[in-house]
Amino acid sequence: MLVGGVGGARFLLGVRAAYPDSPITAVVNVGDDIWLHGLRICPDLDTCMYTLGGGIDTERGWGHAGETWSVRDELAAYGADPDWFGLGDKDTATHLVRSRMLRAGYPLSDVTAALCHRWQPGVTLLPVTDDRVETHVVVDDPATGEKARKAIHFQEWWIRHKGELPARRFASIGADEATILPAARDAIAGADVVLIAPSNPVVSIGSLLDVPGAREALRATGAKVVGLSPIVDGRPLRGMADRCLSAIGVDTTAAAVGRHYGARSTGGILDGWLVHSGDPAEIPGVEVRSVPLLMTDVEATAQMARDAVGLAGV
Ligand code: FO1
Repeated sequence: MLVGGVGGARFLLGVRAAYPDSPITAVVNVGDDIWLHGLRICPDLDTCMYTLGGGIDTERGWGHAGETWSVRDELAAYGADPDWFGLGDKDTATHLVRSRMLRAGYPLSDVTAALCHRWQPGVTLLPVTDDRVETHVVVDDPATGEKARKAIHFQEWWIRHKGELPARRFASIGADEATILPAARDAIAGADVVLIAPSNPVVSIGSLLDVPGAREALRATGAKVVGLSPIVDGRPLRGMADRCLSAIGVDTTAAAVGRHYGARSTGGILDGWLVHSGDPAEIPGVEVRSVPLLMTDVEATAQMARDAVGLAGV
């Protein structure tokens, strides 16, 4: 599977429940990753790890359950910027272990495996790349209002500005010097089926696909590639996919996102596309099926996974 953060992690829970005896590999977006306070923070990898490891705060969808915020508050007391990022005390231990391993020369994929040794997610979590690729957002300069004059990190746009600064463009900084993690490429090549999770199609799946080799791996695999729409009845289920989609000129509909991903037969990545019951979608070259896509609980999500695998004919 290709996954992003909160929505992707939730979907992963369902896939694991539907196929408890099958080896599952999640290729996870790293575009949200950021250096803050000297620590490397990997929101999508951590959200998947905590969610599958049973440590996630289910209300927020990110960070630890039972979290406390003393480190964050102490940093703010020192005026140590940025103060808009919710750095949890328990979460900080994850970032300390990761940052120490990265500084010792371990690649992100080894760091992730080490952290997962504790959390036992029950699936293999792989960063799409060991290289540093960060999603930055080109916005008008909030100070002068000059059009598309400033690039800020995705986390600043998402958290500090709540996605309310109109995004002119998204840029995957570092993508041109990056390459897909070989283990991720091999997982896609050797898969029985590849699922594109109902994650943000722009800053999660889109950023993931910006890593050289990712799109090529999807187009080359012998497995069917089936995506699940993150847009239901014209709205994103969580997050701000609508703001991201409008920034790249794609309508916030299941059909538009499916067309945006495109059919493998015409240069895109999809063989199949699951849309929510009632959402119409005609996508040339893509087999579309309409099923319930609300991840109300693990069983409902597991059924979505079965429907996606079913559409792949596996
Ligand atoms: N999201 C927020 O809206 N506010 C936060 O303060 C925040 C802190 C945070 C810390 C660690 C982490 O792994 C995720 C965190 N997120 C926060 C979520 C994160 O910004 C987004 O969920 C993902 O980056 C989007 O997929």
